[in-house]
Amino acid sequence: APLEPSQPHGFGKAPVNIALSKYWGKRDSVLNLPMNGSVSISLPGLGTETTVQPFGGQQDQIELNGQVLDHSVVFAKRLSQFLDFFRSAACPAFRVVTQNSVPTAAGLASSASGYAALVVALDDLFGWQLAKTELSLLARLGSGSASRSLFDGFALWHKGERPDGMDSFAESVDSVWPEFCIGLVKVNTQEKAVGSTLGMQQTVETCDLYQSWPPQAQRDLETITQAIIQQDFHTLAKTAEHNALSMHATMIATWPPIVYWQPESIAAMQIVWRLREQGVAVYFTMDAGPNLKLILQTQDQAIVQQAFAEQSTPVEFILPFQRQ
Ligand code: 2P0
Repeated sequence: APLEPSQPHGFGKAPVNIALSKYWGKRDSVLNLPMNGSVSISLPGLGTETTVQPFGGQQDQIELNGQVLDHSVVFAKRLSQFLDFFRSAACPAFRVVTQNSVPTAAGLASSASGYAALVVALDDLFGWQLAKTELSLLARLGSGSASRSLFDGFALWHKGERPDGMDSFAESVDSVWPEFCIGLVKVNTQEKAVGSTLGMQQTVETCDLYQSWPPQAQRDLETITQAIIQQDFHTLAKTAEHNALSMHATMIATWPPIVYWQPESIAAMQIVWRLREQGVAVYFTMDAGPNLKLILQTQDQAIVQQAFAEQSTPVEFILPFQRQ
């Protein structure tokens, strides 16, 4: 296939994000339309960089972290399916070179930064110059949480009402909050967890508790968004922890059960709860994996680090609003 010499390639990068009020469950699994909205914080310095160009071959060539993937790899299949939206006679296949600065599937959503970076790269390649909210809509088609990775800082993904999904995109929640701090607690595990796409589907289908989730998540989303605007740390952090545990309750009450926690996850929760009893304002959230993400303020970094170090658990701190 002929290459377009004036636009040989497009480049995009995007950060990972952590939901403070979570996305769990789809009302449309083709368009990735969520049962409820969600709100997140992006982590600068952790994410994906992607280059995309028209490819002369029959099939896409997808390179992840320096390795060309076989077409049978699930990751490559899913990416090619997404690229189906963007093929044309002039560009029947793509070469995609993608580099993650987070370990793939280590509990930080690389699919979120991955699809967001790819959409930015496609926008660059084709010269669309789309608005961020439009890029967010496109990224959502690749992976729901990717809709939130177009933005630095806080992002709110609107549930939307329309069956075509055109009102289900994320936008930035304006706030510069230098004291806001995330701590990554990595729980070592080799165990292969249930993927989010399948996990959500099983929860929606089999969990009787699930009916209480969408309204709670929608309320939590509003509480947290207000708390972001008012920089009310306690309201934000306690709502986020309660939201995460409520989501995990629906996972556990799914059949077959989905339990992402490891013994080390619970040990880390107990450190957090002990610190709170001692008056330290530290909270946590968890996603579809065993790792904890701590929510705290810079003034408590040292005491939190010390408490985890005593249990031989390192914490990596990230300041979303300070230069890395
Ligand atoms: C979130 N998660 O809000 C929630 C919390 C995991 C737990 O979004 O099927 O990879 O690609 O739309 O976005 C992870 O699910 O799922 C996720 P798909 P996605 O961050």
